[in-house]
Amino acid sequence: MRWEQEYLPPEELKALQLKRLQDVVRRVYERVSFYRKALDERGVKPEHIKYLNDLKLLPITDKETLRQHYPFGMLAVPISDILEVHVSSGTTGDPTVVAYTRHDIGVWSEVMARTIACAGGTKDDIIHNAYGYGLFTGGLGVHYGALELGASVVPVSAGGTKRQIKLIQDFKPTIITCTPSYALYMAEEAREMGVDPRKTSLRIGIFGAEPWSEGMRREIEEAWDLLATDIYGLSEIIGPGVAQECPGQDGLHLWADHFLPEVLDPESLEPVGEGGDGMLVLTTLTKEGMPLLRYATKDIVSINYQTCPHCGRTMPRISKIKGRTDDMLIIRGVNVFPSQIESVLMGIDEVQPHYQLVVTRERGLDELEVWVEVEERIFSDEVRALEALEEKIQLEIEGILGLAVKVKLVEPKTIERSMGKAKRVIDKRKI
Ligand code: DLL
Repeated sequence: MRWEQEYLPPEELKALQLKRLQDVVRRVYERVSFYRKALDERGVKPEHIKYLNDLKLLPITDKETLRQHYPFGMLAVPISDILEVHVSSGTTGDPTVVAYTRHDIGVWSEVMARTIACAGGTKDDIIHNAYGYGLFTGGLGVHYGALELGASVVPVSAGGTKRQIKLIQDFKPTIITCTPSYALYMAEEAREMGVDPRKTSLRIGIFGAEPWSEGMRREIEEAWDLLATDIYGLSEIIGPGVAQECPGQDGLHLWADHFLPEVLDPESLEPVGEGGDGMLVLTTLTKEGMPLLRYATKDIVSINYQTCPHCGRTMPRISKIKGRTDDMLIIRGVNVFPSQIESVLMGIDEVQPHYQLVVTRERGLDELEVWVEVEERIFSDEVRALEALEEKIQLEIEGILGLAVKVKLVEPKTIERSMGKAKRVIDKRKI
């Protein structure tokens, strides 16, 4: 299936975005008291939106706004028009509620069908969907997309790992969808069951919902012998299905006919320009139940407006998520993103792709300890070999961060495995 809007010339895409932006601003001004008030305070009326650039006149919405209007205060339709409700997993703080009308479920199905197709899926694929079904949007989002595409979906959800492996052998799915950390855990479990994950029928993975580095991608591709693609989304905007890599693995195509992106400096909220790192801010152009203007995702990306050299889509591409403004750790005054440490670890051969960062405060001084699993054989080597590896990792991390860290090598399977979003940081300063 081909969706022509993904190949629109930039000027036509902009015209469509403007028309939809004017429409959504009018709707929220009329129906959502928070937006009416915020626009009135700025002296902005819907008819002032004449160009896409006028986006800057609109207020920013953030998680705090949604919390203040918990549960249904941001709806632009009567609750009787709502068909489905989800709750954001809330990586940080209280959950937030999102609600979909029939039209919105249609939008979600469309963008998810486009997402699966963008990764290389067709109606002939069998999708082993191991994202959690329930309040988390991962399971149902992929499910709706698969139905829309006409593919077969196995709604296995997350968990019951041994059974997952058996179903993969029996049903011979061609696509797997789950978090990248769960994909690695499943490969490990398969090998323990005497199943070679490289020999399964899977050819494409659609992995997301948590940060993962290029190094982790190589680990997963190697473990399963498949093409590992990155999928991005968030509950507040729709769930999964905001952006997806094509097989070129060169940025995530963002479905900009439905979601209007900006990349802003997180402090000044000024645009950083094409190619610069900043916070992704999204406006929903077509959602009906809970449209959002300029939602501050806190995810750090850069954006590229050039036509994709691999697939020819004209949709803007975002980089892999580089971190979140709120997962940056400040250790003795140095800014540290967990993704920077993951990149170092994945480049070291003896290291397994399982790690955790433990932050403590000893007599007022912050300490960052990096716990990382290493191959079994390292432990049977001389102590000197173990120490040498610890030192090597320490030096490489110091080289990148300019910060002294402690490295603790642990045996395989010491670090807790995750079936959903992995917990990478344990910040004991906050406990
Ligand atoms: O995680 C939706 C989703 C489900 C996306 C399945 C992809 C696949 P939330 O639980 O609301 O929604 O969490 C959204 O997760 O703001 C990012 O910080 C993070 N995230 C999502 N996808 C990626 C990704 C779903 N590919 C939050 N890379 C977002 C890095 C991601 N972080």
